[in-house]
Amino acid sequence: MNTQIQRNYEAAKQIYANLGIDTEKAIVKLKDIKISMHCWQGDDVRGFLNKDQDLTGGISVTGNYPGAARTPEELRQDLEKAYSLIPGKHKLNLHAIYADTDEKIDLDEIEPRHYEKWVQWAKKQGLGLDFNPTCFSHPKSDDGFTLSHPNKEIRDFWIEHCKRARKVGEYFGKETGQPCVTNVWIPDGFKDQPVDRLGPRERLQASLDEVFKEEINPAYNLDAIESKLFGIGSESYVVGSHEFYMGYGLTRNKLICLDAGHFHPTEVVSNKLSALSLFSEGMLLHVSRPVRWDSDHVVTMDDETLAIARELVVHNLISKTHIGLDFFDASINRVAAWVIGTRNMLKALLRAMLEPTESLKEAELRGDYTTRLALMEELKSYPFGAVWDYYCESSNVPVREDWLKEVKDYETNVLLKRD
Ligand code: RNT
Ligand code: ZN
Repeated sequence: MNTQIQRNYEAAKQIYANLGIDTEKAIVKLKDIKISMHCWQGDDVRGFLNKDQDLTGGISVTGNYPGAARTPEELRQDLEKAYSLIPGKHKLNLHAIYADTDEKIDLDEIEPRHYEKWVQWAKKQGLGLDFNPTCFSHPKSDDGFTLSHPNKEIRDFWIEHCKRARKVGEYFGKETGQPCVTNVWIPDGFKDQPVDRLGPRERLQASLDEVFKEEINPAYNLDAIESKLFGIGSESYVVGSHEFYMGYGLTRNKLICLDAGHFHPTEVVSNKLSALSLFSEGMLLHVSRPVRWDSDHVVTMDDETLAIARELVVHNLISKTHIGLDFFDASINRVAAWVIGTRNMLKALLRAMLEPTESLKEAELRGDYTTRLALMEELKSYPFGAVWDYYCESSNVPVREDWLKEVKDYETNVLLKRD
């Protein structure tokens, strides 16, 4: 252990102890939390099944930074680099289009064996796996509708795809020994004012009931559903809105996925967690950073990320919340994007664990809002960074910005040789 880091930590430990906070306990707690890192930051949501398809579904990646992964092997290599720079053991979130197979298959033909290599790799790396059916970037979603499509044949295609995705999830859970969260997000919606807002929602409800008909052991697979307010090309109406999926998830015991970029610009998911926790089976988070729209910028330690982490920690919601990330930036080094976003999520959680919640709560209950504000503001300059550095050092990952040099070397030696 670097003595400077150790000394800084010991000093910080004492400062927090004066507030009644045990930094050792915080570190133990943080070690236990798994972040589901999304594979799609590594190749701009391209995948390997239909490589020639443009990204559709009203989401968009901008930037042309060199070095995007072109094969499953390259993607795994990049992921290994990223995980080696992040403390803790985590999960990988795969999309169906990332199947690793030489077979020419369509989305309604996916089977667990098409993901076998991912499983072998994940086991070797000690990673959990999550999954998503890919209901976009496909000719059958080109008119903007999938599970709620007016044409039954097209609906059935997507139903079959989602059913099979759950079987892949079950397989992941069995193989890795930890539940796989399989999250359904569909882009369905209208650019302009619809005449019928109900019909598509009725169809989506019926399709989902069909998708979820088969009971799957929750020890292996957990179903989640992700809402959205608007997308590019679905500005006026999205079938799977928040209210739709709240109702659906609460009546069908599904995890409700909240993506930080899927609400009105001043509406925050941090304020929804406590409310949802009272009624729902559990939550899945897509921590993201919307800049003016659902832009999926790399997660920073901004107010909302800190607020989300705080809600999870101080209300003990970690056990019923699955933390996933969802961003895709092609204008910077993609490995760095993963490292920055994931380390930020962990930092936000650690900072929340170093809060004297009980005394803050007491002040609030007494009506002493002066103390509440004063303490919350002073806490912002407490030496949380010294605890974070110590955690990184003791987890054998680079401290502070030291990871950047490794990413730069990797860029020179690996990424830049790809083009
Ligand atoms: C889209 C949703 C969804 C996707 C991924 C790729 O708005 O956020 O989660 O980003 O499935
Ligand atoms: Zn999302």
